Amino acid sequence: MKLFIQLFLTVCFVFGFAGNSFGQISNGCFELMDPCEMISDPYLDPPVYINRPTMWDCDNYVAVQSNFIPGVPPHTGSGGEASWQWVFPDNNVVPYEGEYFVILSTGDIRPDTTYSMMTQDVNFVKGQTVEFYYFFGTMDYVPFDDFATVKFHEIDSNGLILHSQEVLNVSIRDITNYNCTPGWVKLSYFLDPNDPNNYNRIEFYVQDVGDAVYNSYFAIDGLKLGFKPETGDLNDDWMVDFQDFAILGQHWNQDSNDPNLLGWADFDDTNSVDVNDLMIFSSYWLDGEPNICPH
Ligand SMILES: [Ca+2]
Ligand SMILES: [Ca+2]
Ligand SMILES: [Ca+2]
Ligand SMILES: [Ca+2]
Repeated sequence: MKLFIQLFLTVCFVFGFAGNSFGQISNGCFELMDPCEMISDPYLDPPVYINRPTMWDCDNYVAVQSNFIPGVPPHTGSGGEASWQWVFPDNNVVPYEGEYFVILSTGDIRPDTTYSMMTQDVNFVKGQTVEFYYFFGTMDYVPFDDFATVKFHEIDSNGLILHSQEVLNVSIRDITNYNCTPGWVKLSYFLDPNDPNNYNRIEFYVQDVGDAVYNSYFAIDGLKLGFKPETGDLNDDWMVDFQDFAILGQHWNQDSNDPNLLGWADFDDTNSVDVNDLMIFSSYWLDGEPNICPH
């Protein structure tokens, strides 16, 4: 281990220290909420109160939840509770991280029970990565192929959309009738430096197709934007620092004969964690910026 540290300090001296600064998405962990907005709906008695995600513009049912169980649909038929095949026990969606997540529903409250949308204006920088976890579940069935999308927009000063980039499109055909994604699904999107467009808005959207009898639900959690290190970030906090160095040290000199070999500390795929991996690690030292959700 002593040799390991000496090598590391030498390599750091050679490559120097570097860091980045950048903007981030606000409340991407959905731990912050504007509590108890009353939904005015003459059909609802008692009225519905939902917690809106702070810093987000919302249409229709967009709510911060600590857990979510879909309501039993008012219509009898095949979309009833007995058909649901959601992966969460008792169809109860719980956060990917922290205490809360946000969920968009195609129904539940007016004024429009066919879609819901959530947007935030963000100063994206090319070379950044957008990453989030999503869940899509439905009580509906094909051909009523409800869908959810995530898009980046380039908006001009008049609020008009100049260009859009769809980064996710998931529908009931993808998850099968009455079903859902296999729990939370990670999506990571790299903002290509060669893309001529300058995106400045992110949009999450879910919509009924055909009719509005049975709902579909789109949940988001752990949304991050930043410069993600290409390699060396062993604890996935988007920063290469002493925490990663400690993990690398735990696996120092391990090879394929060692059942504890940490595959991703073997940066050059030689089936051993050695000085060559340390050289690679050091070249990314202090790359990125910590980007974690509060717990
Ligand atoms: Ca959260
Ligand atoms: Ca539907
Ligand atoms: Ca790290
Ligand atoms: Ca290696």
